Amino acid sequence: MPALVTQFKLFCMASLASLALMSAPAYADGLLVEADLIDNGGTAIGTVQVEQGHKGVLINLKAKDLPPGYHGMHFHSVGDCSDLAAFKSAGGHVNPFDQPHGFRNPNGPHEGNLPNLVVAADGTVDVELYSDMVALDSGAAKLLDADGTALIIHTDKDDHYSQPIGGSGGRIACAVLPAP
Ligand SMILES: [Cu+2]
Ligand SMILES: [Zn+2]
Repeated sequence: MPALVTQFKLFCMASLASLALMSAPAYADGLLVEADLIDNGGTAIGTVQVEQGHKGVLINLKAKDLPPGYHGMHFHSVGDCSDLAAFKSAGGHVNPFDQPHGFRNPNGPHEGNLPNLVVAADGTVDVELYSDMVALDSGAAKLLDADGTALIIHTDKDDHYSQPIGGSGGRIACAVLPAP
């Protein structure tokens, strides 16, 4: 192969590589979605903000009128809270690689897992959480995907181990992170 052609090919490959690097920002920093949290009667009981950071999402949740104590909370795969009685319309947990549930599970967690929500004795909660297993607008566990994502709060405490949902029981609150 003539030297000139080889050089040109190398130049093209280098350009492509640097283009790929330059277009690499995986996350749109500062991207933020806010959603109402509703209960099984469809009443708004709080708000959820999810903000994209450099390596994960910051979640800010404020709510009232929840039962005190520990409640399993997860990202569920469909942004649909229309089935008010059971919120089954939100589907199962965000779990793009079909991994077991639970931070304590040696084969877990999956991407939709979150710490328990701990509600105060007066039924209020105001908490900031972080997850680096999901992102708003990129990756396998993209929250703002074609069918959106729901944040679900359950009746019982998540044991972070057992399948499929850590024994966290029914679904008592739901927020839609909408499809784009
Ligand atoms: Cu859940
Ligand atoms: Zn799970």
